[in-house]
Amino acid sequence: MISDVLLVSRNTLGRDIAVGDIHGHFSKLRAALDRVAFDPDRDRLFSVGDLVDRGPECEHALAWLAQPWFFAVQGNHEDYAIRHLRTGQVDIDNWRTYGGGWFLDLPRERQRDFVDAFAVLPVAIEVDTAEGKIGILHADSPVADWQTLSGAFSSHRRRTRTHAQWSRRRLQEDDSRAVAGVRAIVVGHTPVSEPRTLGNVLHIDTAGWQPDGYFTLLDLATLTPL
Ligand SMILES: [Mn+2]
Repeated sequence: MISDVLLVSRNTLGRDIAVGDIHGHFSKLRAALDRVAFDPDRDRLFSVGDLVDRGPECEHALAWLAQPWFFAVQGNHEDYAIRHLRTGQVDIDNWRTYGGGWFLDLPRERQRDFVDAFAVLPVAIEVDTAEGKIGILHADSPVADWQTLSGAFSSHRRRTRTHAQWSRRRLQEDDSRAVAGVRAIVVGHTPVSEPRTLGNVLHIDTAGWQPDGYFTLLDLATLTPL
């Protein structure tokens, strides 16, 4: 059984950096990492999910996921792929509109390679830092207290996953209440023109996957962009 929550111990060697939705723009991400002299021997990169769909390099996701310095949670676009293959219960026309065509047009065996890699991704990551624990989720926190997260996955798994991967409520309602029990939570999913903090929830999807957007690389020690 794959756990929905992955605990990652402190990086004593280098930096921990978070990035928003990638959506198949791995070359652009690589260029952003080069600008901050990302060192794969010491630094680690945490993705808020949505590695694929929309962009031209979706198939690169497998190579990135195989790197020991790359961590990712499952976004709603990974969820589309998993549900499509496993249940067939995905609105295909809707997904194609949001960039899923590259996947839908792959041979079944190749689709399975991606789903195998996506299905083992956690929905939440908890990273320990010198300043406290940081949560990584795709869309929003499904709990008001981070300490209750594992319990929420156990007792209401479907609802908890759906909220974590799809919700835009916090931004829509401009809700600045902090999530207890955690230093900060980093999310993507809803594009923002610049990083936006509500309470202790940091929205960092500055649409690096769009021509006029950019990748925000957030230092998890300082909680500021590099
Ligand atoms: Mn998303």
